[in-house]
Amino acid sequence: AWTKHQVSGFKDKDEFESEVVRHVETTLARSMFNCDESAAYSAASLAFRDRLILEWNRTQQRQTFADSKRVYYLSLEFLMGRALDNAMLNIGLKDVAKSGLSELGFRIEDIIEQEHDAALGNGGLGRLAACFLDSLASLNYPAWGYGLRYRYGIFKQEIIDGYQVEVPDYWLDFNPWEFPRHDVTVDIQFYGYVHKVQDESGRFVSRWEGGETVKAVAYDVPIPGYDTPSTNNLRLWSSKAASGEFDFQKFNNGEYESSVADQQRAETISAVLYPNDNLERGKELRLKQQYFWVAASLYDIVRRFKKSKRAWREFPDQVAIQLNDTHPTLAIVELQRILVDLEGLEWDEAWNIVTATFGYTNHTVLPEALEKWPVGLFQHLLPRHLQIIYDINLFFLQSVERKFPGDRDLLRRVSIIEESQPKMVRMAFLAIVGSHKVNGVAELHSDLIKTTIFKDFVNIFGVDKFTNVTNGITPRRWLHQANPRLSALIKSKVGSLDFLKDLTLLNKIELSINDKEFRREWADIKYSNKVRLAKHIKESTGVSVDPSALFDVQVKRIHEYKRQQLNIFGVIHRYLTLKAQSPEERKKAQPRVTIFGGKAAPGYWMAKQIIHLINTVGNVVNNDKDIGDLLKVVFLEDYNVSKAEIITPASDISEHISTAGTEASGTSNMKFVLNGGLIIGTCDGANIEITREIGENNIFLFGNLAEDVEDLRHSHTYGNHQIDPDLAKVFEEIEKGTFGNPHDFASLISAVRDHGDYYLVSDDFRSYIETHALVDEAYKNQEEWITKSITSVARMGFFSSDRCINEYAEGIWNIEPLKTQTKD
Ligand code: 26Q
Repeated sequence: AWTKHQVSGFKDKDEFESEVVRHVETTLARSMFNCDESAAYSAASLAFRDRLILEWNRTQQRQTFADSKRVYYLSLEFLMGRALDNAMLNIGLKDVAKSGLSELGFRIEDIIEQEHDAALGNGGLGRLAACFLDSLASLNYPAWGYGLRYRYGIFKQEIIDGYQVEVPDYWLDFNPWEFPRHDVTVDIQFYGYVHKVQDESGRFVSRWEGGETVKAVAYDVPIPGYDTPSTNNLRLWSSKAASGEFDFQKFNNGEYESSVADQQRAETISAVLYPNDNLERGKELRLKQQYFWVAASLYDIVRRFKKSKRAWREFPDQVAIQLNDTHPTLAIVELQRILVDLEGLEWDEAWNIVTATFGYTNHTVLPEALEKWPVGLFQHLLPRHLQIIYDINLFFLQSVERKFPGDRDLLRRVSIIEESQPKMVRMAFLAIVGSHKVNGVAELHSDLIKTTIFKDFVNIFGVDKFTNVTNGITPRRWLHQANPRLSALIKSKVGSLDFLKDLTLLNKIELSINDKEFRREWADIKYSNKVRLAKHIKESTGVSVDPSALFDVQVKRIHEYKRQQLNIFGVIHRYLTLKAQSPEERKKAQPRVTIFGGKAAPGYWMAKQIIHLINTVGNVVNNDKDIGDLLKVVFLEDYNVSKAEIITPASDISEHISTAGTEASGTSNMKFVLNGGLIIGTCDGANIEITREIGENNIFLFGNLAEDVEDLRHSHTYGNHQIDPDLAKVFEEIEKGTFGNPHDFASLISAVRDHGDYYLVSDDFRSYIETHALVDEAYKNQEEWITKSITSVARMGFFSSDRCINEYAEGIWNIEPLKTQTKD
């Protein structure tokens, strides 16, 4: 731990208690007499927040003083989950808080439970950003996150009669973790027109004028590092009406309604997170969100740089900006605009600065997820930016022409402007052209982008511009916080909690693989995590499950490429197989609980059908007396970060079964294995690297390979497409009405049978079923299973987001950690 005098705030439980009491009585204006759990949560959080903000201030001072390069992580999503537990653990004061709260009459678990998840993200991409913030702070990197302060995060999912219903997630009623900075604001311009004027030196400059202005207000969220005083900042922008002459006049004229309507229109920009995941749906408001956030963030970054009074060419020595997918690509255009239009730099000088500053991370190869915006929309909303994009494109295409003279089809293919009807701006191409590095998020994925969607750019820019940084997860939240008993057991073998800072130290537990006591405790921890999940299942669905059954989990956004339909068809096949057996035969079957969870984008019809089928199958199977505890099927509603913290440690096996070549990385696969669960998966995304690390005896791989997908799809369309006979029986059963009105599931079936089976459900079905049979057999040998589980955890060191952040820092950002005080 850090020496006491170096850290601010409470040093022991008495001081913590008095801080809690002070907040209850002053900040919350209540008496301790009627302090309930919610007030205790608020006060405890405020006590920690106070402490964090003091460290935050010192960290910022240290960074300013050191004058070192900073990285800015731009992400439209930060899926943070709860903050209190994480803050207590990272600071190392959870025990202090626990005894303090206990003296005040509260159980710390109940207090932690009071917190509403900060759910400003859809899924993998948003949670990755949150893990990165944790690692950046823990490794003492000078880093800021920039995002949007949505009033509504991802919707809350309710399951009503087996269907998903979306409920708004209003989470800001009371949020003790943010500091409004009403003095840090930026005016953001939209619409208007551009005209060219000559400056004093006779040079033509573009002026963007007119239109409307919206105010961005900063809200800061402190990010505590683990076992370090470093506390970084996540700055979220909130939109507000700019109180200019305009509304003043309206107000003065008594046009209150219209004046209030203007205000609401401005506030709409940061009102709601778009709930699409891996699907691009261009709406004007989304583009407005992107520019609003990017312009405010760049203004802030440039303002900070200007204070240093350095020359502009030194900008990339002070600033690295990482683009989390293409959502912030406008930052490239905005920085070029600031440098050329406002600061008077020459185009080329400005462009060199811009490209040296940005890095772009790609998270998908799915064509439907690649962001494009109609040129007309740009022209209307951001007229000057469109001109700059055209110029960027012109100079880029000229350079391509010089390198590959006369290749007109190449120019057409790589143009930032797609010559379609209507014309579109291709954001990924703009991001590549405007960055010095482009990375994918797992090896296979990084190889695929180089050979498919970005192939031409590899020829143009050279292969060194393209790189891989395999994703990672923070072991603080996903091991220590979610699975405290496992963390304590590992500590007893490693000798300290140092593995939370250097996850490769996990390999030490392999030495204890034959230690009986250790193995027994290992199995016992898994069992008690399953008991806890079983309790949650009972409370939330009413279904009783036996914790000694094999828990089989698939939790992630519902998407056809992730193939929850393959899973549920497999479950139906298992059910039909059991039904056909005699009671004697059934006794040999391995009991199983199949657990699903995940949200469907509200407009994604197929995904919603999948949820419905899972629920109707559950209804039938769970109430079938022949089956009993041999098979249970549950759908957990409203899967989110804090539910993941309960579900992840409780799996025996989890499913990562995307069509090969479609899942860029996946990160929950890493979380499950780190918690001692085995996985069944395809050769896709990070599954491949997990296999390399843990060994192929410790993973259940199945299915076709990415390199064969294209040919298989071709044969579906042009050959005669035969459905797997067992899958055909599953379809027959659905069509008989066994699981409710077959009409409801017609399109799920026809996607496979009649429309080319794009996701290869039938091609992989046999191999999937056979591999599940191997899982059943393996599980019956508990000793073998435990050996696999321990070995896998021991070899997961590579997948820490700390390793991942160090790779970005060295290979892309060129930044170094800041020295903090030395330890005692
Ligand atoms: C784009 C335009 C308009 C509206 C929404 C969007 C949008 C929003 C979210 C597009 C994509 C996303 C999210 C993508 C995502 O989560 N991708 C996942 O990223 C993880 C972290 O790298 C990977 O592990 C997953 O494989 C990848 O699917």
